[in-house]
Amino acid sequence: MSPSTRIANLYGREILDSRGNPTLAVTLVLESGAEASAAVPSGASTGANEAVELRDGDPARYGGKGVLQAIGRVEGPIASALQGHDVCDQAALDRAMIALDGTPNKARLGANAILGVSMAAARAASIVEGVPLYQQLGGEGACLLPMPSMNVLNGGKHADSGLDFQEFMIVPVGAPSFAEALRYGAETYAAIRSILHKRGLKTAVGDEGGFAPALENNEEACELIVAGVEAAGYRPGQDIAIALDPAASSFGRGGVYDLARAGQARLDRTAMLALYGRWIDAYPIVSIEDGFAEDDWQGFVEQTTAQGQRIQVMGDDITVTNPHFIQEAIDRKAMNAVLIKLNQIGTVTETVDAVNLCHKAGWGTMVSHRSGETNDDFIADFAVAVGAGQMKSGAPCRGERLAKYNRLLEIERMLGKRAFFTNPFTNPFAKA
Ligand code: 2PG
Ligand code: MG
Repeated sequence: MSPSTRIANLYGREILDSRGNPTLAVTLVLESGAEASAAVPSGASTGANEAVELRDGDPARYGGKGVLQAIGRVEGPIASALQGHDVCDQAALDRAMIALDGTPNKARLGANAILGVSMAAARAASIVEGVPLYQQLGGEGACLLPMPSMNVLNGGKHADSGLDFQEFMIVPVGAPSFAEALRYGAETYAAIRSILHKRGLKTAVGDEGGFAPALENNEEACELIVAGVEAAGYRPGQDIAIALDPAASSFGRGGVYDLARAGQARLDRTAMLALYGRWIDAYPIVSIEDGFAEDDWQGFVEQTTAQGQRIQVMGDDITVTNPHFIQEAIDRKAMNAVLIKLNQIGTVTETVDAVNLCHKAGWGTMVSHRSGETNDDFIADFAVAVGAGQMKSGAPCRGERLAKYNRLLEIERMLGKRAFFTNPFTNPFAKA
């Protein structure tokens, strides 16, 4: 091992995320003096089984949300354990941190502390190797740009919009390249803004950059999107489809779903499934993530059986990027795709394992931002590296969302003729 690839030290910093909450940035310094940094995101609608985000709990600072303890873990035990290690051996570094933590959910060191180091190490390795991050993580064959799902209407825990459902996304399935997909999305987003304006509705945005208007009910959001797609000159379904993340754990428990915000009744599992069925018939929906709550495996299984040939049924809170839960989902045939978030599991290596497990089962994967983000664009490279095929990073609005999309534009340019972009919903999730 050359001295230039050995880890000399680690530093943590408390920075603010896109909601103004503290989060962690980590800088890794090599013996050569080269360094790399990474910043960790933070969710609002978190799954109960996600790896633990270490927060100080000191009410005198940031309402208890400070991350000084996590910084202490980075600069103390993690730095001591990793000093002298080869930064290019990502798996060994991640294994060392998992062993040092010793808990099943990274509760001792904190998944935020561990992930910050893991991501900074991947970046440092790419600098040492002199290759872009996507190539460092994915090798020469990494050339698939992800289909973006852009969250143009925000509800649930991400906005006061009156929508129970958290995310209404547009998916430019007919676009020939990532750059064109982003253009389709931005033009549709602008058209939706004009429609809202004309209707006298608010155009202020939610946590993920989507509009947060006071709509009458959840279904009106689908109608609004179709109107926006058409107003922008695109064909609903052929050029631009719809993906939903109801984030049903936020309003459902024990198989009962409370759509109170939009003035609708409480629905049981069967009624929820019927509602999705009606929407799939009426709107060009290609994907539903967390249509049922994290405690409702039966809801997922029933939806996959009933609707899994027509749409992508995707887990997020229920699978939490954890190979253990993903395997359970595979065994139960509970979905056909999984949302992938690095900070749900806490290391780069385990996240790659989660993706590979899905792909081996023939399932789709969508790499995801968190609602609390930074300008770190790691997930863009990560999505290309693992050949995820899909990515969501919010609306084409707000700097922390665009950092990822803009990085994908750069990657597409760097790949040149080797760049590959395709509609993941043609196969095996073909619409009838
Ligand atoms: C989700 C995410 C990201 P959060 O539910 O998929 O959009 O939200 O980061 O708040 O968990
Ligand atoms: Mg989700």
